[in-house]
Amino acid sequence: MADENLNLNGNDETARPPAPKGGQYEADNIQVLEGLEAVRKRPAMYIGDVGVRGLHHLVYEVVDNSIDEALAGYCDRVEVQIHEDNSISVWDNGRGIPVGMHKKENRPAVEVVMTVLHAGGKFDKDTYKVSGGLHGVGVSCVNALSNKLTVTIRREGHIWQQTYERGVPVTELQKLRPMEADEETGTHVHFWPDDSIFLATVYRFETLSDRMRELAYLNRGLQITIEDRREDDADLRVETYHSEGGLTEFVEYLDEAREAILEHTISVEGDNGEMPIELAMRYNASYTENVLSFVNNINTHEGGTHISGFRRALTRTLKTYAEKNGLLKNVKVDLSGDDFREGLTAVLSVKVAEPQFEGQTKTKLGNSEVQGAVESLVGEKLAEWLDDHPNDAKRIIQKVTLSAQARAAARKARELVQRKNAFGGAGLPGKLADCASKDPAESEVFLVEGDSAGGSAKQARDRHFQAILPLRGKILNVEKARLDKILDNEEIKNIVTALGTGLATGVEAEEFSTENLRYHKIVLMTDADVDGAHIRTLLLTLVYRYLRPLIEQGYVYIAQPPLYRAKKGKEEHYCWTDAELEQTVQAMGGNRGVSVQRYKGLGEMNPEQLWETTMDPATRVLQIVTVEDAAAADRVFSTLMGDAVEPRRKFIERNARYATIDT
Ligand code: 0RA
Repeated sequence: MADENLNLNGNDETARPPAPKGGQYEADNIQVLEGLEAVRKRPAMYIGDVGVRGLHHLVYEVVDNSIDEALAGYCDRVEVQIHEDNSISVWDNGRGIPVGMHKKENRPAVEVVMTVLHAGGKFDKDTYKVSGGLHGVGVSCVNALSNKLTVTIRREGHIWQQTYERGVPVTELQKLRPMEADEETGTHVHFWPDDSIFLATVYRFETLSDRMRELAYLNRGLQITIEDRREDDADLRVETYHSEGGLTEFVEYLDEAREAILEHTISVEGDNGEMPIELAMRYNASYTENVLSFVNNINTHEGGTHISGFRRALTRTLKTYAEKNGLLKNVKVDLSGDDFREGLTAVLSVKVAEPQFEGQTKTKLGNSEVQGAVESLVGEKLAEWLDDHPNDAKRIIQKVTLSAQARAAARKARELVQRKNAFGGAGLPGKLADCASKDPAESEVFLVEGDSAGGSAKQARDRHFQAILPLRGKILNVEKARLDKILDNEEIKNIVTALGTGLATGVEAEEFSTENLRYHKIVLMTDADVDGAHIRTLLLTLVYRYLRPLIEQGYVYIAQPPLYRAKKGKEEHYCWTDAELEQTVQAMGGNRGVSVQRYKGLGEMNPEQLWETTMDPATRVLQIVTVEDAAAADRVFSTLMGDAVEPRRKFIERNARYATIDT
């Protein structure tokens, strides 16, 4: 998959048209590469998948084109609308896609842009374009995967329009009326995703708006509006995002629910030889590190050379400052790199002309030249900042040395634990009912709330490939605990030992690894009530903070036990939502004679019911846990699990109306 994508990008240098003169873009400067049948034949290869994720990627792909216009300095507003029929339109006030004749193709340039793979102009080195969707495939892919797409352009004094179906033009490029004097130039793309290709066709407002918020922070000055016009929503939702502060405001937003320990947010900006680098960072009173990084607006979940450059600069510069100013005189423990990142929230954004993405999920930057560029810029600017802000500098060093001392204590605690053979070695937790299979690819483990539900699950399971680990009561909230306490917690030890991965604590000697992961499906199974939701959040917090690669690699799932059972004589149906229950009862002949049972907990189901509804791979529905948007996830966890009360109250209030989905 990756290779074919690379081939498409790595087109023949000699085929490149001459560079545009004086920045003037000519219609025939657009490279013609390939038809779109390939995209429809294997859509997942181009947009990742044909599920919810791929559906949303279509929007990002179109928005990216508008952002390119903004980065080039020609556009400052973008508007996204979700229409009633789940179609999407994206409008921008850029220059408009060129409408002139493309010489080689003998048709309008916009038609070439919309129907030829990679003809966006992005792959012409001389046109400075750095934004790009996860796969950077361009708007023609969106066209190919849409039942219908209409592009409307305001440019050269007129309104132009063309319509396509499944990527094929069904009209000529039409020249509509002249533009009014006060009308802005720009591009408007309206598309209807192809429901014969996508498994999911309903857009989620929060998913899109989280990404638009992030894009507004990453591209300061740009105003992005998102509007939901679907009727079934209680009220019309509109959000407008616009940030003049950029990354500085981004980290402040991320840390809203955390207690700051510095007076100022640190911000670094520079253009280290053609490569724009931006960083904002602050420290809070928590023990977690929350560093987000972006390359060309794409979240690099797996880090890469820009992140290693940043880390090296941070460690080196802070250490040098502390030594130079005699702040380590009474410190008896060694400082490790992790100590410099305890309680750190940072966003690093770089723009790279030809990014190389590596790693499991292709979100790791590989370009080696970036490391040195980031390291030297951050090192230099951070050193200046520390000299200018001695009070904040002292607070950072205090935080770092406290972390180092706690880490030393944790190490001792862990050594004790290891001696008792709880983590390493062969000893599996006594409470684990393991499966017979030793093949992780087919094995599943259910983390089950409570001993009694655990008992039902043990009877219900297929012991060949399903293991059960019952958890007693509430597990520790890792958001508020330091490593030594986490390592000392019985339930956490059981989970980690059962999984076989170790904890991603950041201590080099005890690296997390999926090599010995014993199950490729880790299923969180909690009650469908408030307590269950709380325990699930605690478990997700643990996984997100200390076992995150498991989420990123798609190993973590949430079981979906039904909420109701409707029964009439021998006929019975399970229902997962109120709406479904209503429909089912109607279909069974109305209320009369139908008895409805509401399951408050897993324990109320007998083993057969539990198997049939929740555990049997043939009939169950598992929800996969993803980190589509790390910034949004971090905010949820720090808000729900952190110290500050007010943001939590607000969050719960805001989300109360979705409670039926969430709990
Ligand atoms: C190719 C060339 C130029 C602009 C664009 C494409 C363009 C594409 C999209 C897609 C959405 N909004 C867009 N805005 C612009 C350069 C045009 C020139 O030189 O005038």
